[in-house]
Amino acid sequence: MLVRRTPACTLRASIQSHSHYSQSRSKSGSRSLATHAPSSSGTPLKEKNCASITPPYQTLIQNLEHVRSVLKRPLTLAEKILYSHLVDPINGLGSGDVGRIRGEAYLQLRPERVAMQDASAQMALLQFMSAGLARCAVPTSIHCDHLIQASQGADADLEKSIQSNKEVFDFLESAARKYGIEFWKPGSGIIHQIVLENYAAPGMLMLGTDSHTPNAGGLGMLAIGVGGADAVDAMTGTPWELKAPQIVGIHLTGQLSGWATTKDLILHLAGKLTVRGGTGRILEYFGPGVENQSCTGLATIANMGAEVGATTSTFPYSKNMQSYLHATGRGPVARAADEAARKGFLSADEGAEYDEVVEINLSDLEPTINGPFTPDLATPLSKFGAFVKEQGWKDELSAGLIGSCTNSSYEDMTRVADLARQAKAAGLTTKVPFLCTPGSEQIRATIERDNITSTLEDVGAVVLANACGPCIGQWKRDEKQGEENAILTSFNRNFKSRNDGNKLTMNFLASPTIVTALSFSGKLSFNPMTDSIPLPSKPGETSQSFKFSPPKGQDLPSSGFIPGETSYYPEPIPEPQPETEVIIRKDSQRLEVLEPFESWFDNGDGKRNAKNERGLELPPLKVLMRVRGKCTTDHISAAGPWLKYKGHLTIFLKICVLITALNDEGGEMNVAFDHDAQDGQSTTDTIPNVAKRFKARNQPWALVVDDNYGEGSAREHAALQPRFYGCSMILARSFARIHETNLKKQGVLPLWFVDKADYSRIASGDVLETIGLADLLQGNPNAQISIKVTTRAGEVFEIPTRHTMSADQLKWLRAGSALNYIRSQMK
Ligand code: MIC
Ligand code: SF4
Repeated sequence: MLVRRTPACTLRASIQSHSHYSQSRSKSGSRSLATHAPSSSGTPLKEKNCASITPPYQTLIQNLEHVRSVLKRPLTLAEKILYSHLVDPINGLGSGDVGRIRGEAYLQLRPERVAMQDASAQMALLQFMSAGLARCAVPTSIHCDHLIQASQGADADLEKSIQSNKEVFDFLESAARKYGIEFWKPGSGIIHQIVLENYAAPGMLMLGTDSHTPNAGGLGMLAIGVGGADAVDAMTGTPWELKAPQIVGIHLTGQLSGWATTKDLILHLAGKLTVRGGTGRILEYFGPGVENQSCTGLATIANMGAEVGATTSTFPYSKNMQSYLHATGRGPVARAADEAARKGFLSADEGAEYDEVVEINLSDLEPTINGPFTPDLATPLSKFGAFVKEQGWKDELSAGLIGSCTNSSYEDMTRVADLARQAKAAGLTTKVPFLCTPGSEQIRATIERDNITSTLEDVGAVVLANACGPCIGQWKRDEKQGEENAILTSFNRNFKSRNDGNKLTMNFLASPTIVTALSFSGKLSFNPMTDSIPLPSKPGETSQSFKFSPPKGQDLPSSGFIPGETSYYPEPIPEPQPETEVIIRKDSQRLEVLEPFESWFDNGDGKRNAKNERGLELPPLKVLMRVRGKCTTDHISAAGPWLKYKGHLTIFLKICVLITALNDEGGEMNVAFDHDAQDGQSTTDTIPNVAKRFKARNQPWALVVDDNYGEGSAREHAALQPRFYGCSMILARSFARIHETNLKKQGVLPLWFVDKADYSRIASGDVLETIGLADLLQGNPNAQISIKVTTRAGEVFEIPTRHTMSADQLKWLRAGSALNYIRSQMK
């Protein structure tokens, strides 16, 4: 059902020309610590050359005019941004029936920019290199953030990580030089924070090889997380395909007050929508409640749209976005956006229709804590103490962690510092380890100059390197291993074993201020809105206690941002240097040139693969395992210590496929059955070992999986790993978007059960045969695929399935992978 939006709150009207930031910035204070930065870095940001980062508004608006002449109806903001980036704005939408576009049509799009982080960039670049082009078709950047450890503190960790990952960083840097990619060195910060500070612009469409790319939506754009192979589409100038998402309108009214922040809004919404609620949908926020939020606060909301599976999130252009652009040296982008907004490009049309509208009154919102082990288990702060008690958990916090790409803005840090000052004045320090990861060098330097860092350190904080660190399992945490314990973080996801490798660590997600307040109390049940912390008293003295006042912050620094250590930054818009040799050592344990996957249907010369007697149907596939319940990409392809092998498929793939997945037959983790065990082999083994056996026997296989399979990250290794071992099909109750596409890109067929109950009818060792795939591959768009199941006991039955393969995606499947297909087209 389509829902008409309430009369537009037209923000364009309220955006007047802006008093420029540089006036206040010229009062820049001096830096308090000089460990990182040369003195020049303390100079406030200058206005940047914005030529390569300003969206081509005129062209986009013209494209939209073509689209309007077909659609003849009011458009949502997300539609405007998407459709104005169509490769063919005149014919790209087919008919003008809204119902037939959203949720159905495949759009061929031209993203304006690509950003990649160090872990996923390795595979993306290896794929890009095999396309043989001299430069990237769109501006592209690489960010060194995921491979940085969190152990002893910023400087030592950075130095160590640079040494231990030297080979990978050298590879990334040399490839960046060769192809004209902006290379952000280790220490520069987390990809999403840097993109928001430097590249994001209202109305832009960009791709990033990380699921939290939507963070840039805080600046009113569409930023979409994808696997490396999708990024390669944009980098090679190949149209990028997206099934037109449905658009959910989130109508914000009222005002946040006291302790409630935008983090609480998204934590609350995650509870409402669940981890699957956003799949195939864009969340478009609108209403009077948007206007008051800071740009970075909106980015927090957009960032965690990934946690509900949303394709991305966006907001109409606002005055705070305009201020943020000026404050980050992008006046020209702000001025161009002001003009585009005046033409109606940067907000929804009056009367635009949403597929669903969710109403949220910000005045009713209270702080919320989500977890453990899933980001959608939301509990309002006032009920959290009772929840902890009910579950029988110790009322004890073992660490508080703030920062990450989700919450490390200047505003977040000033609010946290306000609490730290209050607590310090009462003589308190944090009761538990309190770690802080700034999101970027710019934030690190600015908060250091403004004495925020020293305020946090005074109460016990350890400031880590500007990187993902503990959020991605690079936290070297010796204490609490093997012990159930609770941590509170301002991060965005909290899957099992993610942060410190301990599957018993419960990570609860909350706003940075709630994390900070609870770190002073040390108790999970502490509610800073109502409770006090007892203060130490001497014998005979009356005992006293301390109660926090609601935190106050500032969204932008009065003295402007400073860049910090500028040697971490790339040269803007570098020219490709084709003579550069991309560095991959022959005996490398970290990087390996990619070998193409074999196709079941076509061996590159147009001849059928003789090993597949079933022609254009998949060969008979043995079920390796029926996976129970939540199976995120962290379960399929672990991060943390494994991350360092991401560029070396043969090593990486062998070590960690599905090692935390639960087998539905028996309920054990990392256990699979081998019903064909031979000569002394055990019939049960770890999942990677059984997969290895299947591969050794040339036995192609399938997985049967539960709902939202592949939830979480964009890491394409979660598709590459099973594919490498011979997985050819995954039959799911449902898939998460990015992962489903990643499977298609690597030549694995994802199928959905029509009847979810059929999941339980298939078991390990059963043989599955596709019926109807040949028809589909031969061009019958209406062909359906059913699966003939032959159980181990010999029973035979057929089950219906649903597929989401577009015509292009079928070509990838036939070629064995998207890359094989692209290569075949370049011959
Ligand atoms: C994550 O937050 O899970 C990651 C690590 O940033 C991933 C990317 C990766 O695995 O390389 C993501 O979100 O896509
Ligand atoms: Fe890095 Fe964590 Fe953000 Fe992923 S979610 S980009 S690991 S900080």
